[in-house]
Amino acid sequence: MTDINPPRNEVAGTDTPDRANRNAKLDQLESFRSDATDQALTTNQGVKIADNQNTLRAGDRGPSLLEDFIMREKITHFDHERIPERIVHARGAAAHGVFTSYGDHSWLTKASFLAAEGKETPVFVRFSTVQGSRGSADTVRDVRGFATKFYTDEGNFDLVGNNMPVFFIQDAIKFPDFVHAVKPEPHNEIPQAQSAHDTFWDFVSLTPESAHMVLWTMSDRAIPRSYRAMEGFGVHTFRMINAEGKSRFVKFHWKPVAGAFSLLWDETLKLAGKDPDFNRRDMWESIESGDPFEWELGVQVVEEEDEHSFDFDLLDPTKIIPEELVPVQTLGKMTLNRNPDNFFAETEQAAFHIGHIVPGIDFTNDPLLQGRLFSYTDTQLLRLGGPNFHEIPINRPLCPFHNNQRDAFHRQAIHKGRANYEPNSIDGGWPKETPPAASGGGFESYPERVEGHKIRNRSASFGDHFSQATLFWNSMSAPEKEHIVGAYTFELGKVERVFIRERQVNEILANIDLELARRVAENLGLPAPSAPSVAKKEPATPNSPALSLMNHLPGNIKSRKVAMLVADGVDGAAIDAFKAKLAEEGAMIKLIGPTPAPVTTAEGQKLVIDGPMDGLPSILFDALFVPGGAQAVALLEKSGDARHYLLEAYKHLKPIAVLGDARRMLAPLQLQADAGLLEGDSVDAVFDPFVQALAQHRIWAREAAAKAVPA
Ligand code: HDE
Repeated sequence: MTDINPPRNEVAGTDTPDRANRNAKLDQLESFRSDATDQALTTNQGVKIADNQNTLRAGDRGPSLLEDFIMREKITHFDHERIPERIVHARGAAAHGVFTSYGDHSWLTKASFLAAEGKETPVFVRFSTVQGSRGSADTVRDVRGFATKFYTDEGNFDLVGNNMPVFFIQDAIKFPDFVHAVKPEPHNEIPQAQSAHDTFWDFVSLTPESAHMVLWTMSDRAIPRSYRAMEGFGVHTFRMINAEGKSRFVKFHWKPVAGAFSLLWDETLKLAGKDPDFNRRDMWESIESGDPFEWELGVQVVEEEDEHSFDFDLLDPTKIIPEELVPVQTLGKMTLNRNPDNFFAETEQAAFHIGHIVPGIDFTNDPLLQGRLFSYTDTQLLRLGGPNFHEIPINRPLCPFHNNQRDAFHRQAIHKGRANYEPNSIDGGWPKETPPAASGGGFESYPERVEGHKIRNRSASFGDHFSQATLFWNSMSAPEKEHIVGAYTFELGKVERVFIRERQVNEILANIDLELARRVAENLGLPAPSAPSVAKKEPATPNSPALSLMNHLPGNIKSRKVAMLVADGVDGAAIDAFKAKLAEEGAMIKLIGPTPAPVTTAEGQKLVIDGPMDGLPSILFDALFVPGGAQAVALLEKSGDARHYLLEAYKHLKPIAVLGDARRMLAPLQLQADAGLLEGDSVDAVFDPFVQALAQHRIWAREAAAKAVPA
């Protein structure tokens, strides 16, 4: 028998501000950190406070006095604590880390953070949902924001991307319409963080350019298991420019080291109530326990002369370049290894902007990208209260920054000298311009030749809205297709107006795939369309394996979470053996008991419990282990919660290992062994198949049988 689990208040690092990982940005932030340990409580003016419990009043039972500057200052500050939440991407969580370049990529770009093997650049990354408000649940069906701030030595570069490679609209002028449509409806502010309502489906069914992205959001990509298990994309086509001035088109990709995999829809609905912080908690706890989140940064590169060699327009943000046509080349690795010290100061005040670029990177004329270049500064002015948000610690560049912009709300710098204009001779002409150079030079826009009439017009090359949606559908595995049909059915089933349901089926889905349209129509009780409503263009590539999550599994069980269901009298030796083997594989284990109280094993050892069954339900885990022990199993058999735990894990297609006496729990629940429901007398008998099943993420072959399970 090994050690007793550590009591929870001794778990390392849960509240310690002195976290181990350091980098140049974290060191810069150090000078702004405030630690009140051993310090007196004071007013904001530094006056020590003698009584923080009682307002100054005229007599014990008398009125409060206006002169109480201590109470007034405290309440006034409190009254002003909130700032406007982000209009989109309001709910998010972030972490610090470092980006390390794999090599010298100067053939492609002169960006300094990519110029040498092993070069490290601090980063801050914020993940978010899009539609919900700040307090909404993490697991809703939605796009996830994936915004990275690289604090490079030539200025901040923000890669403000999503976990899906395309977008709903082609032109920024449609963004307010799209966001109004997807947000809660204006008359009653219902539903929160859901696209399953009339205004969203009204808009997208009238906007065929959204078809491809809506299909992505109806897929499992919209319900990620973990932020660590998502791909990231820059979406737009950007440019990279090398020291010789050669420009190439690039699409940015983040490839998760942990692989990409998702939740099941039923889990997300339950998690929204049982743990609305599911994704942010997962990131927080992993990083606190020393288990970082990691991605590789990659680019698809297209030579300037190949701009028009695709059957879509590179400037159209509703299109991908299939990875099979242009492979992703990896440039470096990002490791997120440190949590913020303060959510508001860092995560909430982080101001990302697609316009924050560095020499060697430039924009293209994608009309969505161009509109974003306006929006992000504008929104920070409102949200952060003025144009000095770059001085907020989390937003400050690491390199020096000087210019003649002056004053305005919340100015921190104390500018010396008399000349706040340029050219000047009074202060020696400083600060001065820097000419562009191969390295360390001033920013120079790529001198793209542009000419045209001033018109409001969508290029005909943006006109095919369906063939890539068809490609996505064709590339899905059978379970993924099943989930997509389920998602459209769920969402459209919440739409009150039948004509909106019909329009989506006949004028959007029928143009993506008739089988998809038929299945959704049948579920909604609508006639199935027999032909597309527009002349259909076939996708240039019939199938893109890179689009299916089934092809993104990591092949191991590192960081996956396993629940062990225990009660008094449990087989302690089996727990020890299973734990030791799982730990070798890098998996995480939690002991779940009937209550939070410690449990005594058959061997008489006390086990500290991580949580009770209702507090740490099966939906929080990737797999379940039920050890034997006659007394424990007798208790679990009588527990509705324990039986529900098993049923629910089974329903959600999770690997389950059941040992010894616990095997007799299966028959009454009508659960039959399969490739992931493993029974045995010893840990050795079940462990290897358990690991194999968990590496597959889910037992997809069980899905039909699981439908009959009432959990
Ligand atoms: Fe954003 N977007 N967006 N967006 N976006 C914002 O900026 C906007 C778009 C994305 O963690 C806002 O600071 C317009 C595409 C992320 O703080 C705002 C258009 C992509 C985040 C804004 C788009 C994104 C934002 C709200 C259409 C993926 C969260 C708060 C032209 C490539 C950043 C803020 C964070 C946030 C505007 C479309 C990603 C209002 C006008 C496409 C990840 O400025």
